Amino acid sequence: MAKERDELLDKYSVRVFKNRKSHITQLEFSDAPDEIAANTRAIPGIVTARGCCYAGCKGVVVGPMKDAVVITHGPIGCAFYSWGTRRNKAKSSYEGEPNFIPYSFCTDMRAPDIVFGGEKKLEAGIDEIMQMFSPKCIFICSTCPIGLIGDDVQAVARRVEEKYGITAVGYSCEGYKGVSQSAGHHIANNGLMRYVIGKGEKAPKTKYSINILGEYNIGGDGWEQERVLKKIGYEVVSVFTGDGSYETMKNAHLADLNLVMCHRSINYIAEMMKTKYGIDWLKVNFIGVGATCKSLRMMAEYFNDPELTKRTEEVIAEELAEIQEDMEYYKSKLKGKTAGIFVGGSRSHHYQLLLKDFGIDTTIAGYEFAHRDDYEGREIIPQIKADADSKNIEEITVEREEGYKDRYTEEELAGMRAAGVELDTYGGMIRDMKKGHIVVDDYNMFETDQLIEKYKPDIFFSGIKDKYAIQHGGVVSRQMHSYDYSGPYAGFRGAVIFGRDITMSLYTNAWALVTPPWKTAPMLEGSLGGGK
Ligand code: CFM
Ligand code: HCA
Repeated sequence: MAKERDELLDKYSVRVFKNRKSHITQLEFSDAPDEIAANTRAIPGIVTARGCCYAGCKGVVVGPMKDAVVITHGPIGCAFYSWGTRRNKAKSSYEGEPNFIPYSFCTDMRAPDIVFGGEKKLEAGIDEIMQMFSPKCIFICSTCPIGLIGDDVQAVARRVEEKYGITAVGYSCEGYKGVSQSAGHHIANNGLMRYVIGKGEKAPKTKYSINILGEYNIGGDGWEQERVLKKIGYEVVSVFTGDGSYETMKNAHLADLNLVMCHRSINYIAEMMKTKYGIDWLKVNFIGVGATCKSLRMMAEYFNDPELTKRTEEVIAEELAEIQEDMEYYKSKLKGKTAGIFVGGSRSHHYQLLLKDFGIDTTIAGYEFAHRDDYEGREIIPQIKADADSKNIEEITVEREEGYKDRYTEEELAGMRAAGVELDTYGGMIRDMKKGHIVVDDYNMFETDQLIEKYKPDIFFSGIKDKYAIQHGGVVSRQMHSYDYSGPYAGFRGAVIFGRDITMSLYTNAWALVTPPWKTAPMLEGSLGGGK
């Protein structure tokens, strides 16, 4: 099988070939586990799909918190491009709750600020923000030049906290840190753990309370999950961070259980909260009907209360009855198709389960910036060697806070794990795939083209930059980051919307029906260098 993979890459130079072949695996499931290289530097010039550390911190993790002001400290470009480009939806949940999501705050650093330093300008900007909006929490997110000129954003944050009695977090999340968005996730997690979680005292009112970690409410996904969870009777203390707020997140340590949706972007907080507050985390996936039912049942098993289990089964039955007819119709249209999917760091796994609900097999799956544990499972972590880039990102250690106890003993947890409850662990994407399927890390356009040509998937899920090239090549492509402005795709109702959207796309594949004019007649005529 490695031969097939090597043929795909034979246009690369020897060095590039050697590097890229370690990031592409055709799954064998033989005695030796399938491995893949990940979280290393992209090859310069290869046109990676990855973004930067600032994108991971500002755009992904802290950006969606509606009642916090997120300031981009740097030139205007980074603020402008990260203004509303990710589809994390938010609305005020009560009269007067602040929602700063539509705004873009930036220090607009110009040449003199770069030369003489930008701390004063940042502080003046914050004074202005306090006068106009008086938020309870401010995040300062640094872009590349800030680290180069040495502005001390942490010191500014401390001064602001003292002056205004608010929470302020200074993030050194300069774009060049680490190798991708992933570094920014880690930095953002550290700041939330240090300065936000644990600050509140509002205890949950009901018996079963949870936080949802790694759910960013893209296209309203988080709202669909909350609808179902509340119907069962769970109290959602906070969501990290889609439609989330400082006001709720500061009480997160008082919840009973952490659910982890996107493992890649938030596993640090899940682990630290387990150590500090004894809160277990459960890897869930609310993308896909089967996956949603499984996640809800694991939650009920964790709480181990017959009343809750009964209510869970009632809600599942009700929800399934509501969508059954539509699901069957779309399945009849989609069954037997194949898919490829290249997204950031967790959707390429989650969406395979939703596609399976419709009888679609995912033959090619790739991540931009996932780590080996997202592919191979968390048991691989001790084997991962830290390189210079990962050592650059601070690893914070926390200790058990006084007064907080583990919810279950280690033996009880082991028993639940043995019964299939995915507690404090994640099995990774590869386990849900089949022999012969292709897994790619840090994919690029050239490889995407090669793979599509060879394996001919009926539909390819991708991002902004790659979507149109794929589509113009005649292969149906859906944007998996913003859902092409549709959604939600999560939970029960989301599955139907997803089925409808991809059925529409597959049955109106306009680009496959047109012949480009240059295929039938020459577009240019002339002579070169005096010849014909
Ligand atoms: Fe997690 Fe995300 Fe993703 Fe991600 Fe992203 Fe995103 Fe994504 Mo775009 S947090 S890893 S950094 S699920 S923004 S909501 S769609 S690449 S697969
Ligand atoms: C990011 C955000 C992004 C970009 C999507 C894309 C998103 O990584 O900075 O480039 O297609 O989901 O908006 O992943």
